Amino acid sequence: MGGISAPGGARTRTQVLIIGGGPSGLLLSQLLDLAGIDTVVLERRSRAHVLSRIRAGVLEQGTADLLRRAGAGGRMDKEGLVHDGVEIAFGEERLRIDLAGLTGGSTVMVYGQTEVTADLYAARDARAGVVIDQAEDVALFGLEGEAPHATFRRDGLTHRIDCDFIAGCDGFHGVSRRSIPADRLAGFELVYPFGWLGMLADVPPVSDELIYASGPRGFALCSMRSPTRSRYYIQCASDEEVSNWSDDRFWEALADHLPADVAAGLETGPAIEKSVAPLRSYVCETMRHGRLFLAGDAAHIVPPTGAKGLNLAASDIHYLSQALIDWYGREGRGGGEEAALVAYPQRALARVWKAERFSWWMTTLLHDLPERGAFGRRLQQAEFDYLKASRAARAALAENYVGLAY
Ligand code: FAS
Ligand code: PHB
Repeated sequence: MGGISAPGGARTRTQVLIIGGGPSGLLLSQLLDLAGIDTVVLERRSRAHVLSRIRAGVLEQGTADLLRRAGAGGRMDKEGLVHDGVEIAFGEERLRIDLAGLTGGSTVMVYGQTEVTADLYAARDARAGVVIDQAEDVALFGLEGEAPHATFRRDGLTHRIDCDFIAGCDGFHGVSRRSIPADRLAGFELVYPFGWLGMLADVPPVSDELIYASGPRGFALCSMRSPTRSRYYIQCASDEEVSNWSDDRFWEALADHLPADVAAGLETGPAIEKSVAPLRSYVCETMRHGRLFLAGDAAHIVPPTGAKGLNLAASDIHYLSQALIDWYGREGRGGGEEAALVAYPQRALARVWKAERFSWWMTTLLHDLPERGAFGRRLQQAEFDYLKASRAARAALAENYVGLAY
């Protein structure tokens, strides 16, 4: 099979081939393009499907800054909501965490991942970036050599693209991590016995700030996308069927999970979207295999309780883009500084594991964990009481929530 021209122009070769057209892949492609490095993105699904996903809602300051650096932060700065606090509720008690006051002024940006992805697609289009969607059956070859390549099928034809490096940005279920030999893969997993049932509705948010609530019926989260669009979650069984949940049943259950004064202010309405996300913690420490580098959900998964998933993808891309720019050097021809590429996994994992810890801590603090019994519930109450009593405890939560330094 020779070099077959690929859709998006006759592309049979690029410098960095990126698998996955989600936030990780698009952001990496944009940052490398701005540094004069050629990329091609292979995305399995259609752009419409990618943009139909409803996922993360909270951006750390580092993520927002990176999007601005990538030239994809304009709409975020116009439409995003800057939040300087977040609430934790335990039973009927409510505790505000003063993010800015506890971190010397750091805040978070409330701006949906769907919009981030749309802004990144627009930024790639503006620079005629090559993003090949509906690229099926992607397969990776030559990873341990110096001339890797990938094949994929589209429009009934098989295509091949040769490259210097492959960035696996294809999420938890992608092909990249699976292309690493099992005996070279160091994976660590914790599966939680519950999931989140999420709902998006065009109703005003119940509060100006996010509320993470732990009630007798389990966990609930009150979030938002704008002053007129709310995003709510309740804890559910990890194999829960969305079809079991009418809008009315969801609104009743949500009210049941919240402090009475919050529930009293709930405005209800028809769901735009409802979905179930199972919760897991996972880290693949093998973030490099020869010329393949993993980033984002392809390398790690966190329970969304700490709002870290998308933000960890951003810091991975910060590190990986810098390392590749170092390697290509000024002339952009390559053969430059290899040290940063070698250091990428260790540098990324240092931040990944701290975010895994925080996400696990928030999850075990706030969810109903029957297997831990009455003693476990008392420990959760004690953790909440400690947060109420200790500025240092609140500061620790705040500095993790706004995002640790890159
Ligand atoms: P993504 O999974 O977003 O993107 C990977 C892309 O690769 C996808 O477009 C996929 O179609 C493509 N792909 C997969 N296999 C491929 C193949 N073989 N060939 C080519 N392309 C392939 N994070 C939060 O912070 N808060 C949340 O509330 C939250 N909710 C979530 C809900 C769900 C259901 C999921 C799955 C994740 C959620 N996350 C949340 C985490 C999420 O936001 C991720 O961290 C974020 O999408 C990571 O981005 P990527 O690494 O680009 O991976
Ligand atoms: C969301 O708005 O979707 C969201 C916000 C914070 C989280 C998880 C999800 O921790």
